[in-house]
Amino acid sequence: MCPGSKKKKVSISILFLAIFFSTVGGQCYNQCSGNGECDPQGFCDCWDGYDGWDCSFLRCPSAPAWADIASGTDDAHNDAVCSNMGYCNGETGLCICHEGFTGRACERMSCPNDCNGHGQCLSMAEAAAAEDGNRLIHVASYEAWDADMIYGCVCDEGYEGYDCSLRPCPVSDSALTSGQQDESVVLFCRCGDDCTNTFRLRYKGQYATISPFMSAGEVADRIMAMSSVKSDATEYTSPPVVATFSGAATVCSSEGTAATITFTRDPGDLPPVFIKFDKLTSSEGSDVHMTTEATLVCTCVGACGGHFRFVGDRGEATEKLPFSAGESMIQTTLSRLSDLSSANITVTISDGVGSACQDSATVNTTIAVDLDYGNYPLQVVPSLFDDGQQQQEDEPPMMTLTTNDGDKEQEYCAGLGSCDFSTGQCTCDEDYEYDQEYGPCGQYVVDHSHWAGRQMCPGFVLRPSFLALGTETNEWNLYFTDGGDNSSDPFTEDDSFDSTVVLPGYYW
Ligand SMILES: [Ca+2]
Ligand SMILES: [Ca+2]
Repeated sequence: MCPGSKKKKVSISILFLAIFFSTVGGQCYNQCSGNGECDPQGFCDCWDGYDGWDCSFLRCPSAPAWADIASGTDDAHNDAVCSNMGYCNGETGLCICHEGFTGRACERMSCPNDCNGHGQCLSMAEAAAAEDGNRLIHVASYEAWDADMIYGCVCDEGYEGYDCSLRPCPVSDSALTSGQQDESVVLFCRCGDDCTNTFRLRYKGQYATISPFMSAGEVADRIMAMSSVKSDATEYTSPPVVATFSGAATVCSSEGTAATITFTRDPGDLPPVFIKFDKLTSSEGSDVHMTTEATLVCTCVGACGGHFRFVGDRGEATEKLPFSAGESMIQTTLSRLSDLSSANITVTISDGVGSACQDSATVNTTIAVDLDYGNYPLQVVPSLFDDGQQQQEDEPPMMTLTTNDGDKEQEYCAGLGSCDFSTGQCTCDEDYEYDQEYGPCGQYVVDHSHWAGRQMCPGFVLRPSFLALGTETNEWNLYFTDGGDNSSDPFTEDDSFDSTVVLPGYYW
């Protein structure tokens, strides 16, 4: 045995003897370091902020544990030193947190890479309560155990990804599918001839100020001036926002104007447009709101014993409605959704029909929802099953719900290129290039070299959508040479042609 280890053994023995003699008779070792009281059994009861058997350590802060062992049914995440996600340094009383966690007690997550400076780092509770009209649409409260513990990035416009490090490329509709609609919102404004002040529209967090006597063109211009509206092209064949009025030539009128505002350049289902109109005044009073009009089309064909539900904003589903539901039952059921009441819902079933679905006929039900924003995102979920039992083996019901929401694709680089998410730049597939209307990669590059100076395509002009659908349509004035017969029908069997593909809006 080496001398060093013998010496150590002796010193440990002395320590144990010291503890034994110092604790008998209610005496605590080291007199609890002056940081606690000695109980009759000789144990230290440390004061707040101190820890250790002799109260010589500084206590680190506690907070709900990230992981612990449940002490009863659903009783977990109880307070723990450094939230069970870090070590306590007893000399300093500071927690040394595991990577990715922060706070005095390691009680909250840090955001990945601090959102790279391109987003807000918000807790679950903060994100629920925030509203910016763009990524954070609805105010809600969230108070579960992780409400103040789990954090994430809410990226600024133009950035994406969990840490806001990605630069998304421009999105466009895919020209390979057709028959889809642009999103539109319907604004109603009734305000007398002495209407004063202005109201504001908010879209993706940006505002447009609208005067009550503006024309449709002026309203569209104000909306297009918002940076949140996709209108990067300086020249375009159609404007990115189109407004049409019915009822009057001005956006507000004493009898009321319904203004339909269509976003022709931003594809897909867009965030709602909000109105702020509290300053608008008139001696005749005023009424400003957005209307979402949804059309439910149903025929239940021998399977009319099932039911359906609506799903509203926030993803809430209504109670189930029988296919035989009438106007007032639909209105009452919808009014129980958050944000809605009977006063702002109007339900109209096609003339002379008492129920939303019929065995023998197709029924149209119009549901108008008036709120201070549009569109209200209403969906319908039909079911043949009632209380878990299939009714019969008949044809399923045909039930669809259409709204003013846009349904075009939101594809990076028009789906015809690849996106470099570090730069937000598209690399277009071969033969595609930037298009003023469809954005990057939206235009097919036509080889004009064999046209011999002619303005008209000597080949065959076809939309990719027609190719995909196999539709034979001569929607444009197509001119082509086809071996000499110059048929007015460009799609006859014996025609031969150069197949040249261009996108909608491109002809010459
Ligand atoms: Ca499309
Ligand atoms: Ca929408």
